[in-house]
Amino acid sequence: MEKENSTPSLSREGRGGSPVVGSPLVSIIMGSTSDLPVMEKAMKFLDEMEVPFEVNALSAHRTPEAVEQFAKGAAARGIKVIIAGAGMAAALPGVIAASTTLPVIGVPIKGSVLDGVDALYSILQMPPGIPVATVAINGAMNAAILACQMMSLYDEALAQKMAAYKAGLGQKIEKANADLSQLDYKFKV
Ligand code: C2R
Repeated sequence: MEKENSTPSLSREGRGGSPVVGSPLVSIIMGSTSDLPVMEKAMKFLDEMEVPFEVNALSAHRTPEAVEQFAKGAAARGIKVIIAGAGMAAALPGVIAASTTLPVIGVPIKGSVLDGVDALYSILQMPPGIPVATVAINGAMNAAILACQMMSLYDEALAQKMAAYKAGLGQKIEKANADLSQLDYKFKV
């Protein structure tokens, strides 16, 4: 998982149009590869926004020392935001947050008999001093959007991409209203 220290950068076009991907800015961590189908939504969004990211599996329950080592070293490696997804008794995002000042976004994963509410409460109910920004159950895409919005504070190019993305969401509703206006009912005014 450890990579060389170097200046983080967003991906740019290299020779022949192939993307040159810089050091990771976002670190995606999941408690198990069984969380991958959900966490891939975050990867897809970061890819679309051309934000370099890394992805690893770590577990506060199964590999506690590795989690602490990762969290303590993440900022020095140039990581700006950590997205941590976990299901069941999801200690992982909180344990990471305990050992870093980087913002940690937690993704509760639905995968147990408690339908993800167990993970939601585990991630959400952090004690004062150790916040984890918690998205909806299986809300990995929103975690990536939030990470991009955080980085938009200092990255103007990314801010513009996010503004275009949000404008696109508005157009979707405009089209929905145009479609709804076509519905033909006797008493529809
Ligand atoms: P397995 O499928 O590997 O048995 O894992 C994982 O995120 C996964 O959703 C089942 C579930 O256990 C979760 N897990 C945690 C932690 N480590 C694994 N919540 C942790 O440290 O918080």
